[in-house]
Amino acid sequence: MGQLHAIEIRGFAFVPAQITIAPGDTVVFTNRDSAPHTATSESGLFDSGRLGNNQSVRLSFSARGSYPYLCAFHPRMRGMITVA
Ligand SMILES: [Cu+2]
Repeated sequence: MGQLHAIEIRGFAFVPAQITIAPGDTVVFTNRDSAPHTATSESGLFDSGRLGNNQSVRLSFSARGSYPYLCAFHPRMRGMITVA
């Protein structure tokens, strides 16, 4: 089961950019920009794929650790999910 945590993508940023969740929790990424974005793991562990305006994707995390990610289209957009 686990909890749901929302991360919005807006203004070419992940909001919030850093989040700590528990094992088994799910993160919902929603793109509020008109430009497409992704949430792509730096180490290849997950990839939202292309998110258009108002599209969402759910990603679940089971293993503890730190998961840095970025937008594949705009690599200066960065975020961090910590599973603790
Ligand atoms: Cu982007």
